[in-house]
Amino acid sequence: MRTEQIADILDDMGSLLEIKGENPFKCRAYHNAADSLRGVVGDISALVADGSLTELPGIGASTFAKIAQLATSGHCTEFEALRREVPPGLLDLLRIPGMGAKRIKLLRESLGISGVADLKKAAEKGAIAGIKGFGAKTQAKILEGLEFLDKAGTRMLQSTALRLAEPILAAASEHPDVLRASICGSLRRRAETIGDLDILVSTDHPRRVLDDLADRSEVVSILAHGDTKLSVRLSEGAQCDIRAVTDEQFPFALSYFTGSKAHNIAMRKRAIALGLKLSEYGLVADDGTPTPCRDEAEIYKALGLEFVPPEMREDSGEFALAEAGKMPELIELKDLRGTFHCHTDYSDGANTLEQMAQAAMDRGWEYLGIADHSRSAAYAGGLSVEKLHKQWDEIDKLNASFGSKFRLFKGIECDILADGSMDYPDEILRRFDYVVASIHSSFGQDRAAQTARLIRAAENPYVTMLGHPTGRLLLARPGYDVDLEAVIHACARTGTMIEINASPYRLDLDTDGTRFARHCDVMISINPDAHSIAGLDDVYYGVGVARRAGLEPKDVLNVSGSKDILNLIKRKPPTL
Ligand code: DGT
Ligand code: CA
Ligand code: CA
Ligand code: ZN
Repeated sequence: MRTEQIADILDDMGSLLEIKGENPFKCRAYHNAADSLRGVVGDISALVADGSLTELPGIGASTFAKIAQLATSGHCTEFEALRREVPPGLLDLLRIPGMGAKRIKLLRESLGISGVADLKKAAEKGAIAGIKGFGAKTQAKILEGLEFLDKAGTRMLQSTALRLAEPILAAASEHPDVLRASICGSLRRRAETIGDLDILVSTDHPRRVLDDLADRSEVVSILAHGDTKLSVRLSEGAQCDIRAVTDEQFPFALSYFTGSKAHNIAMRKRAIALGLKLSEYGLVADDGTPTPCRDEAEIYKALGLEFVPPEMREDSGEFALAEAGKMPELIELKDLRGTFHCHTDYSDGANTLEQMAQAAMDRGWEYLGIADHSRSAAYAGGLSVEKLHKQWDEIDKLNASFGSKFRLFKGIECDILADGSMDYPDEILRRFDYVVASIHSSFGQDRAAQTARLIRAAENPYVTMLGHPTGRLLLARPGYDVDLEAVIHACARTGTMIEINASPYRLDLDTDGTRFARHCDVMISINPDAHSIAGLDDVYYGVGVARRAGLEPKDVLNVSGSKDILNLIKRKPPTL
């Protein structure tokens, strides 16, 4: 079993115990162990074998025994017992925004609710409003939450989609009969969430290739198996469509199955206007003469267009740019020379300052911005002023040891309090190299209050950038109600930057927000919100959002090198 799956099971155990009404400290211990485990790099079975896992914080002898059992056998006796005792369907209720274990316990005890279907029925009947501690408002919120989950439906995060698609793509690419292979669909466009996976191969032996792919161990079940198309179910319920075409058809099929549908329709219309017919098989003139194209760029060229990168194929303005020869030179992952908003074990991160710095250097970066939680974020080990001093001292020592080749920046993810003030006084804030200001509480404020709160944060002279500005969690929680355009205008006016929080769970700013920020000349920082070394690589997803929004390197803060960056983050430009 993989580390991530084991961590998920530990989390489930903690939640099931909470729902059962166990001692909260005992439950918390499971979640802490899960967090610890997520920071682990390398092969879990090796760490189990030599016992070194017990050196991690939060992993004692009994937790270790469970992890060892899961890692070696894929089973855990206690987890199975717990699932028999508490209906596991109750875990699904945790995904409803605003629903915690305490509430689920109450619902189970008073109405015998055991899953989403029960809950929906009870809420629609109005039975929940009558339970002590719930009321009509909560009942309405629950119904809203259920509707949100329904819409999220069976979509998955981009990170899940990539993890599931990679082994299949690798198998396809390495198949001796395969000439070309690619991911297509929403995953190639790097959309926020993914419905199903699409993979395309070119080959002269389609049946043989599809048969071999259908035999892969990743395939849980086969939904359809024809001569040129295979649809399978992978783990975690994900569906994958695999299509096989000839190598001459490949560019046309790649273009078609990458989509989006709206982009395809616009492409086909352009072809028609030129007396051509564009399909997934080719580009053909009215008299039947084909226009062969070796790659997608040649298709665009044949239609009088500059190449449109997959991320921008949403029919949201790319055709005007491609026609005028004004496609942006989109930012790439390799343009980043460092990043901001990274947590360490000073608050709720899994790794030390030194480990995070080393990992940043391993990625070829010149600097790393540390930003642990501020003091009000008690749930996440927010830093007291005393602990801040300790961290600053350690950063100074590390920086001295790095010399000129690398630098850690002293930052903070400072809570924006309910009234828009900051979690530390100005005399503390001014001592940071930079400040990320984020909302982690009072999500329920109305639109006017929430907007004013964020604008006040932007107006603080020490706030360098806003963190995850809408607070959404993809497939889990909508953002708070806020007039984002007004907030972006305030950032433009005050010289405040905004992050693309690149965590695949967030992507916040989203594509539209990022596009609007650029339109207003607000500088964007692509931040991983890393809670471990592995989390640093999430900048990849942030670059995806930036590319979808048409951002070039000049629009992004952290393409700047170590020479200029301190000036950019340390003080805001004077406002007009
Ligand atoms: P998803 O799976 O919901 O995240 O989104 P996509 O874009 O991957 O959609 P999917 O898997 O249904 O289809 C893959 C691509 O195939 C899609 O992006 C465009 C193309 N396509 C599918 N259906 C149609 C259609 O009815 N018309 C056109 N023009 N293209 C289509
Ligand atoms: Ca798809
Ligand atoms: Ca599909
Ligand atoms: Zn945060």
